[in-house]
Amino acid sequence: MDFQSYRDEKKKLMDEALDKYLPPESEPPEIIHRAMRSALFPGGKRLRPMLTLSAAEAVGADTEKILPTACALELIHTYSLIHDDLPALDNDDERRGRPSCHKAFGEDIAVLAGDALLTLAFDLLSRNGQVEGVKKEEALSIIEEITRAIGTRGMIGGQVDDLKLEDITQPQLESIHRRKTGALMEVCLKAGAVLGGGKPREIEALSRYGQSIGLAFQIVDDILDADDAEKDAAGGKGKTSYPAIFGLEKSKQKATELIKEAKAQLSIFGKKGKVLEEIADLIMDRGSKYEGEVG
Ligand code: GRG
Repeated sequence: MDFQSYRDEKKKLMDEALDKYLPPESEPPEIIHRAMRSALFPGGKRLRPMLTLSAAEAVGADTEKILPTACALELIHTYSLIHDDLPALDNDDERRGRPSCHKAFGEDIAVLAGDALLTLAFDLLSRNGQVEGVKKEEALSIIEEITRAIGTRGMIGGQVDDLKLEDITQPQLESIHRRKTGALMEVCLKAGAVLGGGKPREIEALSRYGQSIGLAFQIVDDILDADDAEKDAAGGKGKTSYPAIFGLEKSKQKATELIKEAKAQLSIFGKKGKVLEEIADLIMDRGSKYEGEVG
């Protein structure tokens, strides 16, 4: 199967599962369920859950038992986007080519829709121990890892520093990127590897791959936003960026190196690492290869 067909197949699988896990729009209070569904569907690239499924496949597991975790990670990602778009944070009117959640449903409901997606994610994760083929202690360890990755030592901490730190230095910027964007991606890989029954060295390799693509993803995102870099460096929201500190060429070089490092981690998986290799290339090539996709 070629990579595009693989992605289409996985997206369909995840969308069907997400649809099953989410309360129907007709269930009261309707407005919150409509807001949650509108933020999730049609969705973006589904990159994070795809990483989870691909990591599980790289260690030789089938994806069925990993699906609830993969969906939980997409719910967490979507919550972070809804909250990040709020006027108090990034103040974005659009998301995935449509009005952002607060624009469509109001700020009050957007805050609550983000909260509700996060809560539902942990509902799914807490029921993971009952999924056939998932060991209870592994399910618990993944809840712990995800909680850390998205808490104040991970995603939220990175976001706070991005908002509040002044005169950001290069190491601070890297640390912000690693926590704000990288930590969630890394744990997506780790979750797939652990629940898929990976060996310690496989879990380690996939975590390292996750760290590298996570940082590369955010640098590429900065590069795509380079038009705004001057505005950011001048003190706008979102503060500074890789191009603002290093310039475009050096930023591209850094992202290229990180993708190379990520791919080097895949050698132990042989052919089973091929999809993750393609995902790493997609991250580097986001601007062109994702053309025409929402998100
Ligand atoms: C508000 C709790 C909280 C956290 C905010 C990750 C984050 C922290 C905010 C997201 C802000 C943002 C747009 C960062 C740029 C990188 C990024 C996460 C882009 C969106 O990810 P894609 O491109 O989105 O994978 P799709 O739409 O494809 O799912």
